[in-house]
Amino acid sequence: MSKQKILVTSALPYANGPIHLGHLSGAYLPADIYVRYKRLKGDDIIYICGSDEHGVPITITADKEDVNPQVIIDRYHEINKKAFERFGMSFDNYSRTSLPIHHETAKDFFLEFYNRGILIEKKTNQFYDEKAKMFLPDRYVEGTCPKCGYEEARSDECENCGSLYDPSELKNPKSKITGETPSLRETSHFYFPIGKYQPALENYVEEMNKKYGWKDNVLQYCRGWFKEGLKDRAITRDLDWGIKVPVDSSPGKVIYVWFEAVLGYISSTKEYSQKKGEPDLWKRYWQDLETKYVAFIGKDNIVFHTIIFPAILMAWNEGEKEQYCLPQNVPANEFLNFEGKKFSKSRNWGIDVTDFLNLFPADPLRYTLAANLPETRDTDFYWKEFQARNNNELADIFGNLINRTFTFVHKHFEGKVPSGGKTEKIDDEMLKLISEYPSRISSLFENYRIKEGVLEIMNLARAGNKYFNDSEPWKTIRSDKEKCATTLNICLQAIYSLAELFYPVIPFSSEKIFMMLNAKPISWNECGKNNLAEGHKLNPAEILFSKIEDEIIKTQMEKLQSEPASVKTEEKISYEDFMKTHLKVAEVIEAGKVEKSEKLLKLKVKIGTEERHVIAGIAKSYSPEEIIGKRVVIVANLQPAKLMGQVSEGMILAAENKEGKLEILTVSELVGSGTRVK
Ligand code: B3M
Ligand code: ZN
Repeated sequence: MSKQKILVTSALPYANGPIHLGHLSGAYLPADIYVRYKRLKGDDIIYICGSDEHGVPITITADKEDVNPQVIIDRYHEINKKAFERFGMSFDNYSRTSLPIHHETAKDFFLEFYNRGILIEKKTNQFYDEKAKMFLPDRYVEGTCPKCGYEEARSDECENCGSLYDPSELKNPKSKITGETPSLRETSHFYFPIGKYQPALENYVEEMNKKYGWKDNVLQYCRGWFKEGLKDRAITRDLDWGIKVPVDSSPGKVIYVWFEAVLGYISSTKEYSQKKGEPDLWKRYWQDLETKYVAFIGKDNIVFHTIIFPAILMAWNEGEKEQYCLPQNVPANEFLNFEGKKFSKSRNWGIDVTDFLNLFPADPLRYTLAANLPETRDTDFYWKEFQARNNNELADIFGNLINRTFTFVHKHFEGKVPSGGKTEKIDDEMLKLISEYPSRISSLFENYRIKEGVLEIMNLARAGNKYFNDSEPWKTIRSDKEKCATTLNICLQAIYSLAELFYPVIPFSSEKIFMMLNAKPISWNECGKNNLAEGHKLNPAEILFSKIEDEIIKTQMEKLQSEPASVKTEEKISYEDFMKTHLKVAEVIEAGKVEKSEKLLKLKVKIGTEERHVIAGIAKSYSPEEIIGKRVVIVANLQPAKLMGQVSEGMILAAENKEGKLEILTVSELVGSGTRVK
């Protein structure tokens, strides 16, 4: 049986700015860990990425700087490629969508559909900015909604009331590029009939989920789209930056960036094949329906990878030509925020990858991000957490195990692997644990539970340290040298395994450990067995992780604080964002003190008919008696949290008054318990 082929892609970042830590957490680091792990398993895998170099934002940046878009894409392609390298991304190819090979691939697809009569040509009215001399894409027009009066409505859709309308109905339209009032001009575009593929797409998504277990966030998102009903999409635009529409009747039009960007995965694989001198190699992956194709992305790209790209491939596959494989899984991540707020280039909030790597090595960043991946919900990068993960985990746990073991072996066993023959219960247990780990981590990584896998590997290092302590080799070296030898032998075996297991996460450090062990990486399946022979000579140890001082972290935090005042002005959120918070009226039916806490009260509340326990930090402002019977406002969909060992299933809204006392928000009896507050 031939090996299964695996194709992995990460979203192609726009060459329109430097990538930041949020990008890494979303679509890149998890993919790189997965790929490195799969390579150790010995799978036939390729990992493909590249820069997305078309689209309106790039032309706008170019206009602002008064340069050709080519200047922008050349700049950011280089910056991002280099940043990825320094971060240890192990792409097999990092291409660009401005290359001829990509233009040809995109045109091929377009023409295939055009020639087969799949595309529908439609006339529409679209806003035109006289000053910028361009048709305005939807998100560059803002106006007042004709239905609800919302002032930030888009050209044909209002995100406040959800209504769709003809652009000619939008009141007071303004171009977001020049601020001018745009005029409506007739234009014609080619539409891809996504609606026609809805039944097939629904089938595909459910089938893939059944077979390969899609992530819940991705699945729910797709189902939401299906419920709305898929509408045909224009796949051409009136722009000059992009891939020219290869049909004579369409001068001055380019292919819509999202239609061609996803095809960038294919053209990047083609480029890879050419570089390898095997121009047809790409077909072995893309044109084999059995290929396991996994597309890593951030949540804002879900529809393009689970609906639009598969629809394009399905349409192609209905023709006469060689068929393409569709994504088997799209493990999209949520977002990483930075110190509690969204990354924002314009407000200078966050740090980009190059700047970060000028201050710190890649591995502590990789480990910190991996230990906190936004796999099921948004997470945050905190400087303090970065410091703690580096100092307390990488240095004090993993580094310490390596350091004390090597020091001991060099001092007492001439730097050679001691004999591990004589084992007792404690040794057998440790050996068993080491041997169980590869499959334990495999089952997490295979299911894209990367974060759990990473934290679990650190637990093995923890167990290694405990084993070292409990075995007391500093005593047995005098009392029972054979036993001492066994302890150190097992510690070295653990380190060998850890270097292997950690390799996908912190590859630079693992490589150093292999050097120190004077051993090569083994295959994942061999890992966990006693792989270091007795008498094997070790190399001198080196320091792997240095501690990060408070001062350095403080400087970084101060940098943030000293950003322009606009940074601290309130960030606007959309109506949808607000509606994510379920505020409800609740009646307090029981209240009591929390033991050993001056601040907390333990409440039982009723939200409609449902009863919940809530721990509230209001004990200094309210006695239990005072609060019983009050009708408060509660955040009902907050993740449960533990406070002083007590589970809290919601949060009560309160504000501090001038005397520093908290005042709870309440409503009268006219508002029923369970009523939504909005
Ligand atoms: N460039 C969007 C982004 O960077 C887009 C992804 C393309 S994937 C084919 O978020
Ligand atoms: Zn509206």
